[in-house]
Amino acid sequence: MNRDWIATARTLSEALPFMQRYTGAIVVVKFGGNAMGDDAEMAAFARDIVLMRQVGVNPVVVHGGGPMINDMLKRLNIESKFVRGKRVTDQATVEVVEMVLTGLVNKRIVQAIMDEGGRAVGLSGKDDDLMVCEPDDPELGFVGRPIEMNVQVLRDLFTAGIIPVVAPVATGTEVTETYNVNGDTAAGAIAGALKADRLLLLTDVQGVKGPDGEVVTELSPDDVRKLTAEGVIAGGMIPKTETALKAIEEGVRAVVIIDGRVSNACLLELFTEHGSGSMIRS
Ligand code: X2W
Repeated sequence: MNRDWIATARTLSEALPFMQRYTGAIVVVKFGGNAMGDDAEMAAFARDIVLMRQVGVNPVVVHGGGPMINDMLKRLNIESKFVRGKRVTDQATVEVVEMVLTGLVNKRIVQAIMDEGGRAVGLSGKDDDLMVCEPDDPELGFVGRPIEMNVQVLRDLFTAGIIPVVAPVATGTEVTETYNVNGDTAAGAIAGALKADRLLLLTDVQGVKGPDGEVVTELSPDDVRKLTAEGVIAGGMIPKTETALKAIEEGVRAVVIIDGRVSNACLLELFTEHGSGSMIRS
């Protein structure tokens, strides 16, 4: 007998308790623009999501697309800058953000999931008023902070066996308003409103590093606060850990910051004992 097949059968058998644990669980996956990669990597991500659904998990994909927005703004000669990790978004910029995120990026992910035999529907925070925002900070223009979530549409899609793919663009309380929402913030708000079992933040670093530079595999919210006060958690990791703390406060059971460039990162996290990256939970 081919050894690879024996190993495959054993892997499947070992995954059984994990699959049982996650049956019916809601897992929100934030798929950042930097984690997306080429078509083969996109297909591999989509396959993991379809497998989750196949074994009874309810996955929700919330995507970013910062690098793709940058490319399009450059082609249109629109200048763009970031303040505290968020894009300063004027009227011209918010139009490009909406086109790129709800158009190009959202449909690429939907298509990749369909190609792997899943069923996916793409939507933004505007659809069914999923995410209603107010201005985050006057300095940032049309950057939104979620103030009201209506997640019934996501539950309806779960019931129908459909994987929701959400672009972080939202509506405001005034008609015709459009807000650009940081992808991590949107994923955290959706996970919080769903009281998800897991929020997986897929990024391009291995996880949260401790004082010795090694990735810390398990942290409590207090550990996160301590490492942040000490300056060990810094830079681009801060919005992620802040999202994690807020999501946990809202009832998410655990948040995992993982390297989306690792093959089968989501499966490794959910269905094996190894896990990967850093898990934050109370
Ligand atoms: C982000 C939305 C996309 C995003 C932006 O305009 O780039 C804000 O900064 P990544 O790939 O996850 O970084 N919005 C307000 O978050 O993309």
